[in-house]
Amino acid sequence: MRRRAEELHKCSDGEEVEVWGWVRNRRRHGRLVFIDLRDSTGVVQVAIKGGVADDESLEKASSIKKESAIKVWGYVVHDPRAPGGVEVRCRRLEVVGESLEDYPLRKGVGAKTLYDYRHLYIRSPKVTALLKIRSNLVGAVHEFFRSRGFYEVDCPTIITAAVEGGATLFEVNYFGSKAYLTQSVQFYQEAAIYSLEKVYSVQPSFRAEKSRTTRHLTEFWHVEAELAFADIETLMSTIEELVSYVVTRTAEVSEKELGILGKKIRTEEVEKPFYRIKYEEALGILREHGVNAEWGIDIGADEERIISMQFDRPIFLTHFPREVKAFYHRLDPTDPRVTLSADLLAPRGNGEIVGGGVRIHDYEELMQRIREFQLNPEDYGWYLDLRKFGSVPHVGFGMGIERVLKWILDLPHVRAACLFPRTTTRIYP
Ligand code: NSS
Repeated sequence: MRRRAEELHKCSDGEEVEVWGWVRNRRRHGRLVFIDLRDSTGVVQVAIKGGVADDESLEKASSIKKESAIKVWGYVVHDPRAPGGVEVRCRRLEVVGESLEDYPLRKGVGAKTLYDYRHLYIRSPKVTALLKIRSNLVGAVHEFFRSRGFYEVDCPTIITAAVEGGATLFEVNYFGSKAYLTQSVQFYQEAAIYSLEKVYSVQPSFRAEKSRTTRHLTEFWHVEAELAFADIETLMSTIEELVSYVVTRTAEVSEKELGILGKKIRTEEVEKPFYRIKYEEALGILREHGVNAEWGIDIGADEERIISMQFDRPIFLTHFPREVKAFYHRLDPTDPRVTLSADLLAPRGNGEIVGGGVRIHDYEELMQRIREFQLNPEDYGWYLDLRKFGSVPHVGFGMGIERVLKWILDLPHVRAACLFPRTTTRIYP
């Protein structure tokens, strides 16, 4: 019977098993060969010994190259000397797919090589653990929304007008006319709330950002949600609950993987309530730290780092000046200099992980903001239409999956959280 690496410790001594996987390492001591066999669940040591294994199997094992795919038939022996405390003694070995060349990755190769060979590097136990944690995190996102009455919607990726400003749009030649890759599915979600009220999606977003920072990708995975009949308080409490749930749940179900990475998720960082500070107060913090922070400056990566260094839990930054936020943000009726927006910064200098806000639901107000930003109302025809037919106050937000992983796992760069990262300097493999 086929057994996975992680199940073998449950087998009794002498139990006949079959294990399938890839050769992570091979060590030879005369007529005894050890293979570390890797499958999706872990690594098990296989001992191929003359006399127990047939000669043909021993011969194959003696010369087999790293990362060849094999099947092994043998029996289980609990042995404290074996890594994981269990070993499979091979009777027969079959090569499923032999490695044709020496494996190009070995200890000590640089980061560039690891990313050039990302298609192979993802087989390493550490990247495997990271990919599993990512899968757990996305699973927790779905659990959160589905248990709270949100419907999942799948929105188009090819679009005709910018959500987050024209500067970061990737252009697509769409049968001879100009189209773009979406920066956010927000506008489609705003349409969907009029049928489903509470919606969410997990889709890629694209940003042609030249920024070569440790937190910018050109393609990232975006968790977005939109809620009808909601105000800024509901917006912030939803974000707070989502982040708190997702981080706690990921920590809970990723114990083994965190062990492999030698990391611990600080769940105390997501205890509620999160901090809430207004843009104006944030300027005060910046000035205390020697930044010449005038009203109207945007809070970029450097400023975010200074602010988020002062806190041990996430921080909502609210009430940004109208000039620095996208046109769709609703202005505060009690102070129209500012928007009813709320970004969430992760603590310890990590910076923005969520961007959200109250949307303009009034037709005239939206038209005016479109003009203020010198956008063409025709490009936003259907979006304006939503304000003509039963418009309601509504809110929404977007959270970058890679940014959250970078924060909770202390990754050096968001690219480490991707299967195949896309950055300004990388589109291969
Ligand atoms: O630009 S955002 O702040 N907001 C939006 O796109 C809204 N239209 C979302 C919405 O309300 N439905 O981006 C949201 C988040 C941001 O906080 C980051 O976590 C992530 O998306 N993000 C990125 N992650 C990685 N790389 C890049 N370039 C990036 N840009 C945004």
